Amino acid sequence: DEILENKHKEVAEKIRLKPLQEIQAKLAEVRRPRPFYEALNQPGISLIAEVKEKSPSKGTFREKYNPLELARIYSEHGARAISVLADKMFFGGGAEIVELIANDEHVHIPVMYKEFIIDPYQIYEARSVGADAVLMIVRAIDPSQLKEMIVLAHELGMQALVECFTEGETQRAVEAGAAIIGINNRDLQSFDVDLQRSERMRSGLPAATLTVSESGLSTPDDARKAEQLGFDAMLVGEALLKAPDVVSKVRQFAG
Ligand code: IGP
Repeated sequence: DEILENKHKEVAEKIRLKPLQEIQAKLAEVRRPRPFYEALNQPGISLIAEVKEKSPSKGTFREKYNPLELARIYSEHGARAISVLADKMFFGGGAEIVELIANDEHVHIPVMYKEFIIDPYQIYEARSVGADAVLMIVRAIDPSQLKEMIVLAHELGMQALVECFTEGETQRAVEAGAAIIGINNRDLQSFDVDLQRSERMRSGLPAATLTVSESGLSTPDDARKAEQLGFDAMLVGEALLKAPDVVSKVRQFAG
């Protein structure tokens, strides 16, 4: 896992430049968290719309890329939350972009800090820039730390979207206290997308958890299928980012 290896170095460097105490000092001044769980837990399938410049498998998504403009369109036209990439190297994101969007006066929905979280430092950072939720990829996190990472996010007033790729991982996520579980349809190693994955894994999840189908949903029909399978939400990036008319695409997905 090239990304994870790189992430360890990157976080160590971040901590050196800006120690945890400095991040924690910002927490008192940051805006209060918005309720991410409640935003997703509404009638119909909720759209979490993603902001990212590029991805390792797809390259750059748009000719003119303006993350704040996209976030405003998402917020105004029916998305129930926004996912903002914090990773710079692979996705062209950044904590400063999360901060810009989370504190913009035209963005009114919860904002998720999307990063390869491997260290509690990143969870503090997420809240310090105004995030309302964090992504946690089960495969990236040391099994002995998953529970404490979720507890930390909750203690800071955020929610965690806990991403799983196998049945063993959903089991671990549930045991660690995950309230929101995402099933990634894209294999992060081969980049293959298989929407059936959502279908197979959805049934094994406890009724009490909110469920999110992630990646590779490209048409409103895919959205309807995810809804029929019982998903509470879907995470959509590429289909929105590549649309010539983002406004109407968001409206289609938001239903
Ligand atoms: C969005 P897509 O295929 O609609 O652009 O996918 C999102 O699910 C995807 O970006 C994603 C992701 C991740 C990216 C899901 N989990 C983990 C990086 C890391």
